[in-house]
Amino acid sequence: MFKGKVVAFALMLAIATSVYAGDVDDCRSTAGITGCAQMMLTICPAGDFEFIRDACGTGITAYIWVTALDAAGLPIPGIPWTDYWLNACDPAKQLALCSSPLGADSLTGANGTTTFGGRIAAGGCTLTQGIWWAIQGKPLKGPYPTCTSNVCLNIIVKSPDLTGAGGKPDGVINLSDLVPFGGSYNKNLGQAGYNACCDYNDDNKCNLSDFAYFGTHYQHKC
Ligand SMILES: [Ca+2]
Ligand SMILES: [Ca+2]
Repeated sequence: MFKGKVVAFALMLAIATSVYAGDVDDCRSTAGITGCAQMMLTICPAGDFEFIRDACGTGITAYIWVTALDAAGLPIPGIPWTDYWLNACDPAKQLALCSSPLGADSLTGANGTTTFGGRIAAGGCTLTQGIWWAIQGKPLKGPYPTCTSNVCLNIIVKSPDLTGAGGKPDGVINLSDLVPFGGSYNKNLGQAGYNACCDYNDDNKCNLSDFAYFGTHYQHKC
């Protein structure tokens, strides 16, 4: 009986050790975007808006990449595709992230690298300062060795989830989100009242085509 428990415990330990990918060094690990200098990505809390791979415009294959390194500077392979997090670098524009906001395209490879081309399940809008990316809960910092601030990827994020309780996006698209959208409706870039957060297809106009997107994602939530 006792021996059986020891064997079972040893087996559990062996399994736990074998799936453990190693500790990410948030200072040595890096991230970047490929395909353009600045991505424009529209998201929905239901995770059914734009793919990251389309965020540099039509005909361009875009992705976000990360390279995970440990404290010795060695690559960390096998990091699970769910072990990532992100948010706005602008503290006033925090996104409303769902519990599993995104997945990597694969485990990190032998070089510690993986990519993200899928969709993000979250609400909110951040037009400046970019997005930080975290592995194992640690936002990546740079540049090594000073590591004073988060790496901010040059990505504009928009969503029909514009507001909610306390004036912040809340992970649901409902009637309250229609109020700021209405305030920007039929206005173009440069006009008073125009809000770029309401321009979901990035044509510098908030018009019927954006309203159609709003309608498609209405009542969507985490
Ligand atoms: Ca909302
Ligand atoms: Ca538009």
